[in-house]
Amino acid sequence: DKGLHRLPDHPLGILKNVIENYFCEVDPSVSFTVMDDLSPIVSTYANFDSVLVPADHVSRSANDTYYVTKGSVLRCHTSAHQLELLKHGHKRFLVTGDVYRRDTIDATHFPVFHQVEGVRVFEPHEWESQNLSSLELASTELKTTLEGLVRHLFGECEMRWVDAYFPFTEPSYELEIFFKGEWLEVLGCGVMQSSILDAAELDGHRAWAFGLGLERLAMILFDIPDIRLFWTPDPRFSQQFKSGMFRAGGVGMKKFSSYSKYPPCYKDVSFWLPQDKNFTENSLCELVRSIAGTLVEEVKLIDEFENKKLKRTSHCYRFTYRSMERSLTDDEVNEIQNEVRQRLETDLHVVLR
Ligand code: FA5
Ligand code: MG
Repeated sequence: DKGLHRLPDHPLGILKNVIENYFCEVDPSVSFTVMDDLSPIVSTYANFDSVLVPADHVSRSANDTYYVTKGSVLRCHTSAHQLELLKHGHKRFLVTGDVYRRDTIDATHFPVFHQVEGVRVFEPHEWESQNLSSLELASTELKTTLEGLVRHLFGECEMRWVDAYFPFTEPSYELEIFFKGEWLEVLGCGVMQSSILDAAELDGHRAWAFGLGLERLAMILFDIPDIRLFWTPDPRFSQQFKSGMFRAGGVGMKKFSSYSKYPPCYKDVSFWLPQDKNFTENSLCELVRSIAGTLVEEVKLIDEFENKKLKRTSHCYRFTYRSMERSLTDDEVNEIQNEVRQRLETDLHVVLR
């Protein structure tokens, strides 16, 4: 309900506006329709089938996606809107929205984040007049457009294209940016599968599409160290962002200056996996998140072994607890950890060691 991407002075809102302006300025004669308030509750058809996700694909499981009812989910990507918007006659559009996934817990993953989806349909005369195949035109324009966006945002920076797989595009790519000593994936994209265009009665056309993670780009652009900060009510965060603060290429732009980090608190837990039930890291993360909220910073598997004689596997996880706003007391961390331990046994059926 927070609609962070619609707040003009929030880093996500600032970045979204910059991206929208970029797409409307590349070629002002062909403007993109911009949408940012489509409902996040979509049918399983829209979320999966309409973008050709196979019936047995893992992303359909309740371990990865939040189901609202049997036939509806909290969208796990903004691609859920592609087909419907194409059917409505949109040929260049951007859709920004909150998306939801059960996922791992660390500084760059959060169960709700924001994506910008971009789609651009080509008419046959566009590639014919350039003596290119439709595929060449679409994939070349896709890459130059997105590289242009990244340079507009960051100036010169280290980026690389990685071959990827999405059921709805072919070829598919991911773009990674070098950030704090690591390659961080910031978007997925590709040339849209023809069958999606066919379903929208756009046979004979070509299109490219991309989906980017707003938080990941905002973390790089503003130097925000932890994805949970986007949700903090702390004015020491919000007061540092103002619409209009963006400078192309990041030149002379004020970065986020971290107020003092509060100390982390580490808790380890070791357990035997259930023998007759399935255990997943996503369900562990979901459980910890449901008890600790944003106080959990990371959940990490630090040891794993198998007792061959007993035919049992043991996992040891380390939880990092830290508040973005204040120092945590021993008592409150212990209380959280005790509840986590209990629920591990009752809900996930592990045996604590
Ligand atoms: C997709 O969601 C595809 N729908 C993107 C796409 C659209 C491909 C159109 C082709 C055509 P992926 O799951 O890789 O792809 O997510 C896209 C981006 O969302 C990632 O590159 C990353 O920036 C961001 N992202 C993914 N998971 C998380 C998370 N848990 N927290 C924050 N950001 C995330
Ligand atoms: Mg990806």
